[in-house]
Amino acid sequence: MTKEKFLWGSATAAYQCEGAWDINGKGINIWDEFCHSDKNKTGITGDVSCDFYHHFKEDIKMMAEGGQNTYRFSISWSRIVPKEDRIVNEAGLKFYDEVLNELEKYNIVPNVTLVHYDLPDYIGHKGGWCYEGISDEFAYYASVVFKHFKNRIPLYVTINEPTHNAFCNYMVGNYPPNEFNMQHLCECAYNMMVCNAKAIREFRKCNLTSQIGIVHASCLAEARFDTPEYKEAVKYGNMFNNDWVLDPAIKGFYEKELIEKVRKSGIDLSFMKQEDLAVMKENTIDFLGQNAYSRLLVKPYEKGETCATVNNAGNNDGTERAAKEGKTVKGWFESDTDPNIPLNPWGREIYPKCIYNTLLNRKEKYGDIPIYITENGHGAYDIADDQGYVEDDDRINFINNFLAYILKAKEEGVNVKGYYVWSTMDLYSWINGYKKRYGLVRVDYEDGNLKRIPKKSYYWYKKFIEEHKDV
Ligand code: BGP
Repeated sequence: MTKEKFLWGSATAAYQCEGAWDINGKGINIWDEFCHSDKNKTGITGDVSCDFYHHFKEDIKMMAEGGQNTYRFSISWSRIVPKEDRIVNEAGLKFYDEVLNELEKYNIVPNVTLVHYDLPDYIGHKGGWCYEGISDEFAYYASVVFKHFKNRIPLYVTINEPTHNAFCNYMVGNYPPNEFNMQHLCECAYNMMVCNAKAIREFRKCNLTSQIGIVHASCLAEARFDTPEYKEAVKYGNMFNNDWVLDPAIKGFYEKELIEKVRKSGIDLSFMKQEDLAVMKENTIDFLGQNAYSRLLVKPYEKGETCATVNNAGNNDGTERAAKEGKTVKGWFESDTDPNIPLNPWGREIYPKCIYNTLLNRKEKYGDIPIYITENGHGAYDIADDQGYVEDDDRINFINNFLAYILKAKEEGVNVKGYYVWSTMDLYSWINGYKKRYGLVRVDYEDGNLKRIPKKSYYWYKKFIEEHKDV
């Protein structure tokens, strides 16, 4: 039997890189709406970004020349089903057909996400992820995608990062609809998992050879001490950050303890319906996409109201640490800090071992489910020389250290099948705008042609792939 090829690539998302926000029949999505409203304090938008829509051939060629054999990207829902009337925009399908043609030319395996934060605005107006009808709308859109692209896309992902998305929407309030509302957080969280299951049900009807998964943001909750109180905080941290996605997605149900804890916290769970739970039970994922950024470090809950800040909520001018990244969940846990762990300029821990601990735990809890590391990357205020070249040694170290732990977990038996650097090239970093860069390739936003210049990390990654082709 020939050994399956490990997938080495990089990732982007539609709103963050495509630009072309209002052409060729695309509808408005919640990020277009938010970025053009007064809620957007910086005035920065993804209207153009690095204009992948017009530069995809160049970007894909660069992936191929960098030795990458897979590319994770997302489809913009509002390019495919722009309006409430559900009429399909053929020009939208055509754009992604062209992207797939280009990938096929270089034997690059597409790994495609159906929604990466950018809900159509007509869904946003009805309540976004809290809209009861969202799962039927999503299932419809998903079926259009499956029926059109079929096996040309071997890896489909339903939703990007339910946890991070829900927290930013309804707890931090920095993503649209910019609320703090724990009841809505729970409704959103539940609907996301119903969306996931209903899309998988459509997928199964198509009898494809492709596989379908979900991309999960959070690594494990961990604590600095091993006392019973800290262990309990870890348990609640994982219930809050991991279990509500992973249990229904992989096992097909929520554990009773989670539901009871949420109910006791004052959430009205009447939105949970038997028929949805039955769909979840029948429709679980084939693979897990696990993103790798940082762990949730917790301590026992002591005092204070529920609140959260994330890395883009604080001062991000690079001159001082941003707001503490973390959460307090009343009656559950509080975030902790470890003075021995370095932080990035946005206040996020740089702790590569978190991915090793997470992968081992996933295996222990969920068995041999195939896992792709669907994002791992380092945000930085890159400094370019006068040729536009960036010597991003910090990024190289960050990725190298995470990779060492990922490959160690793989050697120890975790079923890791692929790895994606976030991001392929510089792109829009949500509320952080364009100064926080992640790309392997620099984009010169000042240059009229949005010139692409590979960074030191691009060449380093190319060599790393060459040396690790047969892992
Ligand atoms: C993940 C998202 C990506 C990307 C990345 C970096 O949570 O899936 O879309 O943005 O994080 O985050 P940020 O750009 O906020 O620093």
